[in-house]
Amino acid sequence: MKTKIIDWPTFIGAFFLLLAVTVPLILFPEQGQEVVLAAKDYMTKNFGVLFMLMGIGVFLFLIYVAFSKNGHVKLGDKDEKQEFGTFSWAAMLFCAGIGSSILYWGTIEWAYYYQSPPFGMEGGTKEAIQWASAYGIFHWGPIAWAIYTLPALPIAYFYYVRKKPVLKISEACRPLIGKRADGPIGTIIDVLFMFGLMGGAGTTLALGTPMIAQGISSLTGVEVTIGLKTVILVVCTVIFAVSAYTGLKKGIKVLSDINLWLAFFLLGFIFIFGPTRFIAETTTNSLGLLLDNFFHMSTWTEPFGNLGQFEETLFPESWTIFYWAWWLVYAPFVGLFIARISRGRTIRQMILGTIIYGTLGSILFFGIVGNFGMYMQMTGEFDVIGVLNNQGAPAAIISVMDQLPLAPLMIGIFTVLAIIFLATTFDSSSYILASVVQKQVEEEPLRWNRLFWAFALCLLPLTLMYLGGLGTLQTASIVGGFPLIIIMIMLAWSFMKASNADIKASEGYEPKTINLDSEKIHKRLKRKKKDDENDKDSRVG
Ligand code: NM2
Repeated sequence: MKTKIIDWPTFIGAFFLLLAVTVPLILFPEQGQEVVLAAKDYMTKNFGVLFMLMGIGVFLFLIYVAFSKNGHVKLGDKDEKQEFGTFSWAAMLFCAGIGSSILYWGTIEWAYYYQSPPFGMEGGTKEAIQWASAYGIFHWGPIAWAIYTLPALPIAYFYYVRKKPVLKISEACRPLIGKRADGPIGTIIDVLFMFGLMGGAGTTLALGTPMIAQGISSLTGVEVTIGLKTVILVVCTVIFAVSAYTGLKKGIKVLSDINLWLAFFLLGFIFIFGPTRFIAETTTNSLGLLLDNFFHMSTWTEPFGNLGQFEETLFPESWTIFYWAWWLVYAPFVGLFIARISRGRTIRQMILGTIIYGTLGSILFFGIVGNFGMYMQMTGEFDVIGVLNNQGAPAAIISVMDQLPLAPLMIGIFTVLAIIFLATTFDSSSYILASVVQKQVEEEPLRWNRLFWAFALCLLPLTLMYLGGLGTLQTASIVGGFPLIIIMIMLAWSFMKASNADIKASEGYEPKTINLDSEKIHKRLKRKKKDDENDKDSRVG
């Protein structure tokens, strides 16, 4: 076993942090749950506004970059073509950023909003139902995808313009923190990123597993118990672990392709055999609401709700803040992937493409699957909300699928989709976690290292599933996401610093696309380093 290339401080730091959270929760579940909910309350009440500002701030920043000279910079050499065509680029991007949660929330999110709507509206009204359809798209829309894109900026820039591969987030902050990237500050950044990702994946896996259990139960009649859920989570890990170990990398790739087509099939089927006109109309209406109220929604912090005069809905706390945190914890990891596939595009194309195509994909899911369930509720054909309130979300989700023609087949497809999504989340998250704790990665991170993180990833969701409750699951992302707000600022700053310096130093560029010469950049950086050192020497001398 090669252990020399492991970056032990990061490895141990991240694992220790994981144990420090999970072990007390396992030992003292009841007090644990209280502490977790108190932590959520504390974070969202005191720092909620920071999450909100981060969301809208990142969005505005990216739009600025896209239309500034920095946005014209091409990721690659002058005559380099785009590595991937736009369709496959958009598909890969969407699959990387999205997992089983879109099946979960796409189907059921509206039912929560309909009962407890935003802006102090009354639940169960005509007004509430419109917003219920629109708000899901907002939480999976332009701001969310902008959060994903920000870390891709410095990473892609270093990859293709400065020609320095970046696998670690600390590395992407180098223009800002300099040599400290190699010391404790770098380690802290990487550990916090890993901790956030484990929190986000914890939320994903703990939500997805009960839904899969429900699908299996509906098809086979086996009762859903915590035992079944544990078995499913562990079996998914083992399937994935075996494929990672035996090098069935292609297997996972094939699975993701199958997933894309299955998802298209499911969406097409519901759209055609479901209430086509209703789906088209509600989705269109939601878009209007969203465009009209985009800034209000993105800044609504409910400041008067806690003063006692007015009733508090806790809507931003329970939803928008949770969502921004959840996207945030995945952002550096998805950013790495977006960067990887964007060779040959300009920064502007990368930014606008991610925001637009990502949002379009979310609109498809929420518009089709969500509005189908809503139609069942509105027409009285099926009481989705009744099932949700009495038997919980996984039962409600599967029962919505049960209303489709050829229901067993559709539930089967839905469940398989969720399982593959879960396996690919394990696959890609453990890959990244393992890479971050290695000093160098040749082609792939070490196998034992990947397996280790795949099993480590199981720990938090298992604990969360035993504790139960949506609030508990949300806390994992919210707490994990908090330090990442600062890291996002550092990433944005690093990108601007590096790209502004390079643009300034490269005389004469065509106004449409800026092709920077990486050799020149390197020479200049070397010269600068020398100058700095000479400077220091002469001062010391
Ligand atoms: N996001 C997109 O659980 C998943 O589907 C992975 C979740 C951040 C809400 C991503």
